[in-house]
Amino acid sequence: MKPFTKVLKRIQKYDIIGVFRHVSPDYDALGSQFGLVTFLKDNFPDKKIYALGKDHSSFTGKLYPSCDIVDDEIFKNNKFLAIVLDTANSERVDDERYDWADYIIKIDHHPASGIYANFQIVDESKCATAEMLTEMLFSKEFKNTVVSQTTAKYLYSGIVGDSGRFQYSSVSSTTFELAAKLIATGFNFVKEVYTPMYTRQLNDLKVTGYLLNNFKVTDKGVGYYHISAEDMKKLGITFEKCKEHVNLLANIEEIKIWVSFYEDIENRLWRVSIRSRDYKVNDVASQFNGGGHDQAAGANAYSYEETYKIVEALDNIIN
Ligand SMILES: [Mn+2]
Repeated sequence: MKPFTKVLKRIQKYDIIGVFRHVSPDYDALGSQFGLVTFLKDNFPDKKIYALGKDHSSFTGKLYPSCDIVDDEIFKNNKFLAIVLDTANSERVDDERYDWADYIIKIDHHPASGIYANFQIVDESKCATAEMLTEMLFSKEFKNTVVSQTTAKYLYSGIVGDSGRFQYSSVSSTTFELAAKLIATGFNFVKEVYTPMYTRQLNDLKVTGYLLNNFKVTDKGVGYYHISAEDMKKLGITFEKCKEHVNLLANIEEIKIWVSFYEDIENRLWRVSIRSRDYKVNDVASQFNGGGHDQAAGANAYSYEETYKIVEALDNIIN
């Protein structure tokens, strides 16, 4: 049986479907999740469809609806299907109750690390999970279903987010073909996607100013900055907001790899976002409790000192 047919058969089989994605969601995680949830609700109105996980402090409300609060009883007392999107490993699934499902499907474009699903479609060549879903929903296997403007809008936001507005090397001619199909549904991509995604507030300029005054660069070209919990308080930003500044040091000739460290006081660690133009950084990320794509990865450092070990390790991969 073809993979998309297999997914469709499972969707048809279950009355309750939970759609999951990774913790600290990005546009692809949320765009994929709400794209699929909206699609399922539109095409299978008799089923109960839930979006699981915590809301995002700034994307929720602006671009996406709130996630659902689902009672344990519902998942305990019923056989349900879990579809987990954009999440490489089980530890990163937001809401561990996905594991209570009768059947688990994973759809993802991260390098696979550990199998947690009964069935998975993993394609590292795709720029976004939303691209994979777009391909599936427009496939001949799904020909008797409809992709609404709302579904299309969410999926488009996921592709735009993970491709950096169609500029990364993960973008292919297929990406554009699929994006064109989404746009053809007729949603207003300027007003409904780009404006909510890229309009910044005055306070963001203050944060940018602070980071531009405080970043450092090693001789070999690793650019980095730290945002401590105290800095966040002073700057009036949330922990999630920090992530949005990750590409501040991108597109600077002398900076080959750029890294942001932001303190997660609740979990007593530093979150690390690593990006690069040419170097493969996910091996270093996996040495430090993380992983991800070749040129965009994340890690955790358990002390301020350890953040410098990461800078050193990244320095060592630059020739
Ligand atoms: Mn993704």
